[in-house]
Amino acid sequence: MTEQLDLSAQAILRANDRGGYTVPNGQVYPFQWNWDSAFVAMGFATFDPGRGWQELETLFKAQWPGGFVPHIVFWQDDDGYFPGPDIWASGTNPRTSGITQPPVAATAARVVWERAPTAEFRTRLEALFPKLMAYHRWFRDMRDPEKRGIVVTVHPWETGRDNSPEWDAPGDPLDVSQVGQYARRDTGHLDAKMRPTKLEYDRYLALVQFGRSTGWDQARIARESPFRVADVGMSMILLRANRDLLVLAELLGKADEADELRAMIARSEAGIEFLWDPDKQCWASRDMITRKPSGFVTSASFLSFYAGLRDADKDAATLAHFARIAAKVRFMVPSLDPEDPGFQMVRYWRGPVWAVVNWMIGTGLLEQGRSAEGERVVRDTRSMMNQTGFFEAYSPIDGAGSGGDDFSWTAAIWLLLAER
Ligand code: 2M8
Repeated sequence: MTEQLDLSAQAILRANDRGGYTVPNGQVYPFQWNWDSAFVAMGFATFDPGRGWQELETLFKAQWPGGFVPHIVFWQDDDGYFPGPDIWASGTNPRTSGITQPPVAATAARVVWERAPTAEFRTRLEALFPKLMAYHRWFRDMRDPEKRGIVVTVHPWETGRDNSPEWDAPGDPLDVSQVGQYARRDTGHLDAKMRPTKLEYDRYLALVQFGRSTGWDQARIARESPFRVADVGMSMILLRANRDLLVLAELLGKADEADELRAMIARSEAGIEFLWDPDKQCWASRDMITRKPSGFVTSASFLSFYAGLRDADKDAATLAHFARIAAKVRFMVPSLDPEDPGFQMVRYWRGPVWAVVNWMIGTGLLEQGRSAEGERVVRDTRSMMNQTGFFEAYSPIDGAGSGGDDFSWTAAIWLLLAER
């Protein structure tokens, strides 16, 4: 059975391969996505490490001169997705979006490297390393205005957790009166109950219009965007990725870069407390304009272990939330606290379980010796896939699939967990 699923997962990655990059799902998402490709690279590394390297190399071919790596790369046209390249109008070749996504790439490079540390792959690692450095410097210089070692996002799509309720209050003041008429494609492929609402899409588009009006001037967007939120997910993921990139810098004998990365890590370790919500006793995103914490316990609240943070009181409070939630759902870890009134078991990032987030949470918990919790996350992730197949996400209540099927990053996580 397990072997059969291994083969199915590999077949999904092969089928979604468009020649050097992998689409998240053939119908709903027909382009290359940034953090999807990082997870896909790790999945490929379990059976074809060369193809894993290629996934990352293709993504970084779309890197902009300032180090920015876009969230979508439009390698070829496809009418099946909205908003496409004409709406983004990046003016680049290849055409891309103008926002980024959680920087999992350096972590992926480390995982792919450690699977097959050969001379041939070392050459490829050496070529990729400066690009990863440039990406991390871009985060330091463009997405952390107060120099706290966190990530301030300017678009919900950047966080990857698109319609998380964390973005509701910061999104309220956005003016959506100028977005005009548009035709969504996602609700043509999938049940609208599983997708963001019209108001959320209006806000996404208003922010695209804003970015485009600046000519995608990232420094200006960082200063003037009407939506500026310190994202707990991206902040934890970047901290983890900085640690992984440091391991690679040391391996390659890059002393100056290693020092630079140590400084970035030290800054985060000192500054990330800004994202601790003392009232809710959880790690939470925070609006940079109103300065208010989101007040939501989401799956991103459990990424502190993955980020390598250690603090006895905060860990205990975080694990208390974990135990409370674990008693309420069959499958951990729901993207939103099931006791929150806004919890919806099939609506995208407002309830469903996402395999990639589970992989990060489980990895962090196991690394830090929290084996009972870590094993619960790994076991639940595997059982959902066993029961339902490789869906985009799953209901934490009954494990039903939500969103697209034959999903690349879900298949990749199966392969990564299969060997545990
Ligand atoms: C979802 O986001 C895209 C926009 O980027 C969409 O809904 O159109 C999110 O789940 C995101 O995290 C993911 O990278 C992307 C592709 O799987 O889909």
